[in-house]
Amino acid sequence: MKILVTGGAGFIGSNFVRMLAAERTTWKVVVLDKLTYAGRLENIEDLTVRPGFRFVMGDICDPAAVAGAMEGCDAVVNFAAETHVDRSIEEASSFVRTDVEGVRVLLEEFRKGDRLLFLQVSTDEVYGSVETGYSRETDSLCPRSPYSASKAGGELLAMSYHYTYGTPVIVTRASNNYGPFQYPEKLIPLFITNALDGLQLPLYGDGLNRRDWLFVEDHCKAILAVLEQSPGGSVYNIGGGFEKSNLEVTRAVLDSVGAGPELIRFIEDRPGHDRRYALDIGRITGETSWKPETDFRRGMEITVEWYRTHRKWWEGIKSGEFGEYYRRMYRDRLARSRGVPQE
Ligand code: NAD
Ligand code: TDX
Repeated sequence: MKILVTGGAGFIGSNFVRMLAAERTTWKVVVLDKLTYAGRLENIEDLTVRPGFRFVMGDICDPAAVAGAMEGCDAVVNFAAETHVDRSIEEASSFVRTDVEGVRVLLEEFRKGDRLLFLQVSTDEVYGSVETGYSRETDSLCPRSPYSASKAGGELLAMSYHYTYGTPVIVTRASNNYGPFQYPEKLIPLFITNALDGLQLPLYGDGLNRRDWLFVEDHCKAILAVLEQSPGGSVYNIGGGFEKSNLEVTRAVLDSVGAGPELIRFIEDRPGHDRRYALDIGRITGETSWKPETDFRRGMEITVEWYRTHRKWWEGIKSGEFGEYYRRMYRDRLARSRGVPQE
């Protein structure tokens, strides 16, 4: 098997290629990544020297780069995307470009060859906010942020190639991932690294928005399971089964790091903030051998330990582009914030 993994220098993609290097030792792996602010070659540098592994720096919107990287590949897993909801609210064009047009460019190249499978990595955010119950793959989509709307566009386009051209496509919709190598703009790594430095933890709104948390290794195993076990033409939800409010997650971070609740600051909410996501994972657990294995407490222990022992990795990020982003996004809101009421 020769597989193209786009976005393989990002958070989930780098965990995925690391898993392939350990568990599918005969596979040839090509990583295509543009190395945006979120992509870091250092995440996979140790792997790039292995036989059968190739790194290509390039854009999924560039047909020539895509053609070169996809040459001889049997399967494609598309992780490459702009991924942060708050950034999509500031500026949506890079999201539409990469998360929709990039998918089209990949699909066009894919269908020129005789290949096995195109797996489009999507998100539970395409369902929109679900106040009660659990989203099923057959539910209608109601994306409400520029990020989730772009991801919905990308996955709908991918399925349209399946129906129109018979392209073997799978779409996976995962819940919120956490674990090693996650860029510290996202809730869990931001709060872990801030707490390790005694900095404030900016919780949006009342802190009671709810997410389902999935340890990144479980997500990677799920993708491998559908890649190897599903016939194609299907959509799969992938959830961890640990639904928590953001305040509960924050308290778990504080406990793991050994910091107190005085670091919590409630700040002005994210515009259009989806209240809750929750997934029914009956299809993937029924059709493949996969089920989530890592409980939230254990996943958090592993994650906090990783950030403790990889301070150089995140300090390098936080002192660069991220520092400017953080000031822009949080400084004024933190100045107007409130803490946890005295009990
Ligand atoms: P990330 O932001 O950490 O990494 C994205 C990677 O894509 C980076 O390496 C970046 O350089 C690369 N990239 C961006 N634009 C590119 C382009 N035009 N061409 C080539 N490479 C490009 O993202 P992540 O959290 O690892 O997410 C990976 C995928 O999983 C995304 O498709 C995302 O929508 C999806 N997803 C993420 C989560 C989550 O909780 N993080 C949950 C569900 C689904
Ligand atoms: O500073 C913060 N304060 C806060 O309260 C940040 C960064 C987030 N939040 C809240 C917003 C969300 O309710 O925490 C929750 C999680 O936020 P993010 O980490 O930004 O993730 P989310 O918006 O839920 O989207 C994530 O999961 C689905 C990923 O970023 C997406 O790529 C993925 O598709």
